[in-house]
Amino acid sequence: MTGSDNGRFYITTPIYYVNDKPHIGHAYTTLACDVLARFKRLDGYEVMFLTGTDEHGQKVEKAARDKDVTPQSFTDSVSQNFRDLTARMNFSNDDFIRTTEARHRVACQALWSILMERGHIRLGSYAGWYAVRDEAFYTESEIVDGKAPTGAPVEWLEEPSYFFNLSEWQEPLLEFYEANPDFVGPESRFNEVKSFVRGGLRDLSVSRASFSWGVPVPGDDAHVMYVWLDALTNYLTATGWPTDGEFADAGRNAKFWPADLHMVGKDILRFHAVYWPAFLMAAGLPLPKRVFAHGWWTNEGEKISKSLGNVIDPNTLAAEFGLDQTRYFLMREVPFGNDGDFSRRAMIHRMNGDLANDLGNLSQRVLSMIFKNCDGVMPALPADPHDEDRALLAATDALIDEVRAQMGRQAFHEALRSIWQVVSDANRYVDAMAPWGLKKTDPARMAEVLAVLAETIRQAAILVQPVMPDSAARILDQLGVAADARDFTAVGGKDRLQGGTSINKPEPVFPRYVEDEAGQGV
Ligand code: ME8
Repeated sequence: MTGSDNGRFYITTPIYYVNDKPHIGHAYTTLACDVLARFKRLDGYEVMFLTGTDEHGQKVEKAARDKDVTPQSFTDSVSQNFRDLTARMNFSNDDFIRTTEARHRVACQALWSILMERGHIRLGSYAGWYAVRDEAFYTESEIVDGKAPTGAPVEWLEEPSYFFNLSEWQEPLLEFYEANPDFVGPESRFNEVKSFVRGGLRDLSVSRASFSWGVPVPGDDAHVMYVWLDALTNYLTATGWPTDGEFADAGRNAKFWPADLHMVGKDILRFHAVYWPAFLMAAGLPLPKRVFAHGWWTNEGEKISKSLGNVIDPNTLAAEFGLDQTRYFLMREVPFGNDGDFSRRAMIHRMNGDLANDLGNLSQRVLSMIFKNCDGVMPALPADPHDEDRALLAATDALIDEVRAQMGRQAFHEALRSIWQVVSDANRYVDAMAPWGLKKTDPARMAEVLAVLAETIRQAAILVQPVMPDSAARILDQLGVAADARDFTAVGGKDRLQGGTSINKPEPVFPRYVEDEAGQGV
């Protein structure tokens, strides 16, 4: 552990609007957080991993009206879809927050009251453009062909409104960015944030008076809080803040606030890297340590949208290709931070190449040889390793530090590439050592070679647990690795595979995807 690490890690996903069913984009963000949460737990951290649903605002109110149900019953059912997705995708979140919960209303109103008491909120009136789809205000100069810069339709809004004095936070924000060069990743996005703030900030409308589906403004029931002020506060709510309120948990708050990482899509970076730190500074609260904005998925080259009918349901992907295969593909295929395209061809390529051929085949071959040629007993590592053995073990032992650094930068694709580099080394080593040929000529050496390979597979499996928890567990079970010997204290050369344990007949962990002529899996 380094620097300001305190052995605790608080990671959050955006809370998703319940105007729609969850799709691959939502699953992607939560998956990235799940992988980091699992990684940190295996690395000895006490982790709090939060996700949930954003249930207030005009967009959700409108979606409920379109379905002819009350916002509450609408949000109850759609929120459940997101909760079900967390189970289906094997997400290990520690909490699931809904902004319609009482604990959250208390936190929102407390934050509002603090901002008010400190003189950062005033009553005025808003006249300008609003895009319900983005739940965002736009200035005249931002409107392109009658639409928001995001392409969302806008409407003209004129109503009394409370304003947060965002314009006064330009300098403090720029100073904060300067002092915290890792606050936003990737760097290119941080530059966009800085230039936006350098361009000047206008006071932000933080209440709405023309509808009522929101958290009431304390002391003025004619207003509900702007949905983004409400939504961002969820990150505090879940830590048991305010620590003197009805749902206080001072211990939890002290442990986990400020958050270590807010993971978001690039569409909502401004809210997290500009508005949120400004609200927190104004309230005198500590700021999150980092916000990472990942890229956007398209489907076979097309923007994903309900109107195009090409929304990818993560449940369908997991059902067709396998859950861990889907998780692996999403984390490996696209450099995290970049936009990415989902294509069946690429999915099948990863599934059959990296998983079935490279890792799957390696582990199946090695375990089968141990089962058949060593009487099902794990051989011992060589007392006097050959150069090739040393080289493979050294590359394997070096992985944890490399992967830890890559995960620290949210470079999931690089971490997986590093692990697969060693898997390739191991495949080359098997071919070069040809243990099947040693069976007759030098069975003792054959056993050593198989032990070196089993040790490499053990460490690779431990390291891929965050991405493919079930498949990694199956490999580790087959290797006879005890359940309490699977965290990161067991890699990097500190611990070694034990010879002498019995293993069962191995079963392949990663099936090949075989397409029939109609392009369907068979
Ligand atoms: O913005 N590719 O909620 P939201 C990648 N409630 N990621 C995608 C994606 C795609 N095509 N589509 C969606 C909101 N996402 C607010 C957040 S937080 C305090 C409030 C992911 O339901 C991505 O993480 O519109 C994006 O930022 C998020 O879903 C937007 O979810």
